[in-house]
Amino acid sequence: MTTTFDRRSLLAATGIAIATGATLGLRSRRALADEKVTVRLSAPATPTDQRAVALTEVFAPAVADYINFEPHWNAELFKQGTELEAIARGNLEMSITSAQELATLIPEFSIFTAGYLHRDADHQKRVFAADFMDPMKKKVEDTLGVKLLTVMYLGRRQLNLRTEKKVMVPADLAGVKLRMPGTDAWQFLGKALGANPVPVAFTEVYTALQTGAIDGQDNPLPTDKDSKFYEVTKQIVLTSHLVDLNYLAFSKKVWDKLSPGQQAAIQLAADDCAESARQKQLTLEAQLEQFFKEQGLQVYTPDVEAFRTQVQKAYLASDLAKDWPAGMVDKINAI
Ligand code: KDO
Repeated sequence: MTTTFDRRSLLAATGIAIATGATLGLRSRRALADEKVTVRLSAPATPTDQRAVALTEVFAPAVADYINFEPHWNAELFKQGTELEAIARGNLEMSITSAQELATLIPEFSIFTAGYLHRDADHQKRVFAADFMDPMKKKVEDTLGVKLLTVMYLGRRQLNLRTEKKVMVPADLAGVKLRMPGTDAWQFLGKALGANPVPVAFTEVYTALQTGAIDGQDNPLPTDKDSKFYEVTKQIVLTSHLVDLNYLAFSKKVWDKLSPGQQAAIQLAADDCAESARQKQLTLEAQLEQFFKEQGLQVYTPDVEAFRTQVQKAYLASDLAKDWPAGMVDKINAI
């Protein structure tokens, strides 16, 4: 668990930020709407990750009249997992955040960290747009001062191991030190898969694999290629245990200073950017199996039903599930 702040102090800080925003007079609001606002984004993603490419090539030019977009990749500005706190405190304007990070502050978001919940990229997109998401989005705005602009598709997470032993069922992961990102919800997923989860920041995964500090990691195929994890691993097990998402998180304080026209343009640019990245990730996912085989890795499909059964059972019996809004799993499944 790497949360560096407690919920109460964060809520107090956000309250002050929101109150300050509310006292802005009409005149200063207009002045700010006419000025270009600098929006700094911090994320652990590399600049060649498709989400980063789309933000730079689709989002930034579309909003260039109102926003100086300053992306900081490779967690250069803020450590992975601290970005939401930074936005809430007014120290950052934008990030690509995960449901796992949101769940540390708003526990009901752990529903979207559950393995084998979303079926595919389209399901993920339709769930985000569903009416039942409105109260959850509102809670993020009210408690953190963060607007979730859109959902970005990261891809289907697969096991990527430096060990050679074949993994067909969860029991084959017993004792495997599997790197997961550093929040409770991620660690829970590692355990539910049958492994020994180890928290490591994304920017340190390559070295941890290279030195043998960990036995493996999980990420979608495009990330494994982009971050060159194939250079230091021997196999990819196609468990598809999480259809992973990120939310494009935007400072509500900055949003509220923009005119309705600017807000509409930014919303459109965010949706176009997410769609562009989604299509590129899907294309890469379809192509990359062959690439990894050519690099000498074993790539195979295990007994996915055995993983699905174990993981779903673990989530439904977990403390995490106690925070999920009543009936929401059924609503998600019905979409
Ligand atoms: C990772 O740390 O494994 C992860 O894939 C988690 C995602 O939520 C996302 O933050 C991603 O890293 C980074 O953007 C790096 O691609």
